[in-house]
Formats: sequence, C-alpha cells, structure tokens
Amino acid sequence: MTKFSYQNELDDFKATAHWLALRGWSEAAGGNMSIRLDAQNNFLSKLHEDDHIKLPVDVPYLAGKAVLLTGSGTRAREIGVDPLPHIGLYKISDDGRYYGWIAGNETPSMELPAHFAIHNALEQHRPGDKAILHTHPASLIALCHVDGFDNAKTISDKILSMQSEARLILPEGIGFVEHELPGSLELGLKSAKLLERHHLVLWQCHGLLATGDSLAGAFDKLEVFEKSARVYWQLRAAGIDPAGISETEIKHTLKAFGRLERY
Ligand code: 2HA
Ligand code: ZN
Repeated sequence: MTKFSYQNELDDFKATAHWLALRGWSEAAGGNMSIRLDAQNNFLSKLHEDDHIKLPVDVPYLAGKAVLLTGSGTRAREIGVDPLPHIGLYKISDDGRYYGWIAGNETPSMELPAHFAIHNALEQHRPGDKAILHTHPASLIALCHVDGFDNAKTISDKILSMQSEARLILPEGIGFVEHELPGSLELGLKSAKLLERHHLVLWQCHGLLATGDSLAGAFDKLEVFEKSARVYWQLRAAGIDPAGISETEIKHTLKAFGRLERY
C-alpha cells in the first residue's frame, strides 16, 4: 500500500468515525465518508492510462482533483481508531471522465458513484463544502415509516419545528430521495441535484447524507436533524403527536437571524 499524508483530513475521518460508532449511527460496515482535495501536486498527477476507470457520468468540476474515500466494508469503529488502512486516495483525470486509485485502501465504498456525483455538484454550486458523510441513524430511518413522511416538505416542516434552532441551522429544510438501490448512480444523481441547495438528504428507509466544510461540519448538521427526530419520537412514545413550533414563530426566528430568504 502506497501511503499518503493528509494528516488534517485523516484526523477528521478518525474523529468523525469515532463519534459515528459511539452514537450507533454506522453499524457494521454501514455508512461511508469522503473529502475532496484541491491540491494538484506531482504526486497526484501519477494517474496512468492503464489505471483509468471510466466514470458512469462525467464529473467536469472534479477534473484533476482528488478525493479521499472510505473503503468498501470498512467499519466506523475501526476507522475511529486507525483511519489510514481504511481510506483510499483517488484521482480524477484531467478531462473529468475517468478516475484511478492512487494510494491507501484499494477497494472503494459502493457509494463511490454518489460521492463523485455529489462532489461534482458541490464544487460547482457550494465549493466550500468539501466533505460528504453518509450514515444510518435509527431515529431518522424510522421517520420514513410514518404515514405521509414521504416527501421533503412534510419531514422538514414537522421535524425541524421540534426545536427552535433546528430550522435556523437548516433553513432550507432537508432533501428527500425515494428508495433507490444502495450504491446506484440514480441515488447519487438525485442526491447531487438536491445538495445544490440543501446540506442534508434523507435516503428513504436507508439513511442520511450530509455535507460540510469538513466531516465534523457535516456531522454537526446530522446531529441537529437527529436530535429533532429524537424529540419527535420521544413525544410519539409518550402518546403525543406534536404540532411543533408554528410557522409564524419559525419565520420570526429566521427573520431575526437574517435567514428568512433561505426558508
Ligand atoms: O454499507 O452504507 O450505502 C455501506 C453503505 C451503503
Ligand atoms: Zn448506506
């Protein structure tokens, strides 16, 4: 295994995986993470023609860039102890049509198509978000089994009205993708479209995808949404179907913080 030294990124993988495992949000080998690198140095230009793998869709905004991605079958509870063996470095060709393995773990997560499609959209629309975090939190997956919770508006309005700062942190609400095959390009492309505007996308009956300036930043948003869902479930367990904070109050809060136009 050729080693690489992106210490800040490795620390981000390690700390985030540790917390994912601790919270029980990435069971077994569930979930995956990636960070997009801007650095274009000689080491990264070592992509040989023979090693080219055709991408299912072109990713022009990733041309010449590199991505650190967790490997297939890797466990959060192990990445959280020693990230290096579990993370691969991939380079995208200068025409944005191929990718190749450069160093580290050689078998990428099955969600590679989604990660690459989403990084491509982020680079175009929200370049500050460099990290993608996918995980399986029970209280969020459970929402998908509630009657009527089959669209972004209903879930956003209901869940983000459980706590007064949730909508403030996620004024746009969340995106929602109806059930798709895990690892499929369709899942990636639909998510990429929604993430042009949102920071979170709920994959129906599967899990959550979050983006951030770092994995820790993506984890923040995941935590906020998950906390609100837990408040919802605690109330439901007590026999209460909460109305939530009124839309008037939500708008008042967003206006006070200058975020109403993002609602
Ligand atoms: O097991 O979470 O979505 C990895 C996954 C695929
Ligand atoms: Zn998953």
